Amino acid sequence: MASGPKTKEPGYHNDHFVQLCNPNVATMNEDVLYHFSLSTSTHDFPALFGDVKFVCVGGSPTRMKDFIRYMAKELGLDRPGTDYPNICEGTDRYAMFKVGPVLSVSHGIGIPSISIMLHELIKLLYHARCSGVTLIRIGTSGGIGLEPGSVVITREAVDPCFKPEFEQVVLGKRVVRSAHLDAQLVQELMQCSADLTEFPTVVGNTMCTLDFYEGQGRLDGALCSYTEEDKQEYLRAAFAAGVRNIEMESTVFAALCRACGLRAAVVCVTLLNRLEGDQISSPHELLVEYQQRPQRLVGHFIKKCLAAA
Ligand code: R2B
Ligand code: URA
Repeated sequence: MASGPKTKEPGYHNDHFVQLCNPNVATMNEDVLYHFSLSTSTHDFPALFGDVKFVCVGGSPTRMKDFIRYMAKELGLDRPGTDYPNICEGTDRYAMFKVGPVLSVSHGIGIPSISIMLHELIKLLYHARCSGVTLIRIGTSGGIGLEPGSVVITREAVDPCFKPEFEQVVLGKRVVRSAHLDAQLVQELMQCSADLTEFPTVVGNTMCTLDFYEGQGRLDGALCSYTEEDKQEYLRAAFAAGVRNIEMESTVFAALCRACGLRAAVVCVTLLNRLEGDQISSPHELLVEYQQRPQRLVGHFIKKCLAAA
């Protein structure tokens, strides 16, 4: 078991070793992180990952590789001809890249996909005896009442009824966990956006849904059981509840990180204003540039943290 203080209550313990909320793992001789194709008996986790301080997660493997290349340049760790191999090369479920203290991991789309990845990621950090780790989801979203390309730093991750909770059925019973995020980290990230002055950034609630189409009130899915007026009413109620963007992973990300005492944040760019439409039809190059915005903000944050350390 990792050394360091034991934590029973959820909370933020940034200088502490990563802890699990599960006593069973400490009793296992081997832990196979199946979806990463990594195992404690075949990989030296402390040697491979012990220096990790920042973990950035995002949906797409390509975007997460681009992010690690960008971070290598920003941190002055880029060497001519260096490639960044996928640490999870034995599987195509998730992709993982590392440079210096930064780990970049893809999580696919939706709560089940990111949830599985996070269980294995948090165990990886625990087996590696990492301490003082910050996790940030960098992603895309649909905005509400914001200019496309705006970046939202999540104050609270909320469910489709605007509650800051994540509900899961465990052994046939509903378990509700808090999806609150670290308020101080939100302020630090907002300050980073102010330092950059490159794109509009707001702090707002992020609504997490189980689906991209009906789940987000779109009119353009294969199925639609409501009118444009119903959709507008729902999105305006969301706006009144402080929601500024919609995506598909934030509540479980917030809940799992919180339960394990990990400092965590969600930073997503908005690809469109959902009050004005449903289709994402901006030119590809513009969408690519939008998707780099959370990377630039978080890259600046990481550099600032490292300079202050
Ligand atoms: C944002 O974009 C994806 C859906 O297109 C999903 O992963 C999310 O949260
Ligand atoms: N991702 C989402 O989940 N919704 C959007 O509208 C855009 C990106």
